[in-house]
Amino acid sequence: RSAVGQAPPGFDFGAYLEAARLRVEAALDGALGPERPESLRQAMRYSLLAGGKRLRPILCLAACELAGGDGDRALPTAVALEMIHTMSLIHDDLPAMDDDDLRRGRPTNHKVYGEANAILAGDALLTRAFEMVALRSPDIPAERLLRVVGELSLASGAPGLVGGQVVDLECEGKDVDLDTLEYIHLHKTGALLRACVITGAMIAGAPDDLLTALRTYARGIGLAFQIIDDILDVTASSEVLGKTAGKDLTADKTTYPKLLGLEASRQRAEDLVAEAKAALAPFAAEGRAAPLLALADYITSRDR
Ligand code: GRG
Repeated sequence: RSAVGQAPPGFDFGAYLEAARLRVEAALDGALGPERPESLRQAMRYSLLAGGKRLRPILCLAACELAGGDGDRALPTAVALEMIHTMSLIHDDLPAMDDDDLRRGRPTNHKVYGEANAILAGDALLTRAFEMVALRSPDIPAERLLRVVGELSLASGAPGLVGGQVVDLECEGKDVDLDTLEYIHLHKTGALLRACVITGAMIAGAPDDLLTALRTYARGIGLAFQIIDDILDVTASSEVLGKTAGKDLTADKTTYPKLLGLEASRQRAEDLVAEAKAALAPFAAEGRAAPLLALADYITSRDR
């Protein structure tokens, strides 16, 4: 399996990732110009420009380029995806949900701007995402944009993030089985990751077989991403427990390591990444899939 879907040896992934991140940061910075009133604009910018890995927009650009498109033409959609991701984090941090004080190392949106403004900044980012596609994506055929809007709707609403969040909240404090755990991850995290690669490819007018391969790719990296998240939580809490007897970060939730054990969880993440990469093998001629192949490895080898 190891020979399937490797990025070519000459590919400098570090340089690729940094260049893509800077391209995305510049587009995000320029995207919130016309917002009024100023207080709303500030609350939106505070969270949108708060750093983060920018994985979702980078996946979108990489998929557009794999499909033979010009990544710049997918930038408005890439920005839209980060807006949806950001709004979901703002709302997830609210007292009514996870009640978090910190996000990306800074006070959460509601801690700075108050709860009502945080809810509204989230609402404005979500609707602004659709505006990016419908009104701010020049020179893309309307039929492609309509398909992109459809994908973003499915990823955001009950069939995606919202549905996953509801099940997650309902399961809080309960033991859940593997099927339910995967349902939550496939909806809360997987749906938007899938939309990233599918919309990027749609902007380029990708054929159906590539879209199908990208769905398989996204499912693999989405689940693997969550498994690694769970493993990092366990290893982080055991470090904390070892040093300071702090709280177990995974005490009140079901995780892959709890259901499968640490080693089997690691193995499952590796298998999922291998499946994700294998799905792209038929499209990997001339190194075109190199960024997505390397991103699959990056997502699971990360330490934060
Ligand atoms: C979309 C209408 C709508 C509502 C949102 C609150 C909610 C409904 C859903 C929760 C979604 C959520 C918090 C999912 C977890 C996603 C996740 C894996 C976040 C961490 O992503 P990273 O590691 O973060 O990419 P950075 O900070 O790097 O961007």
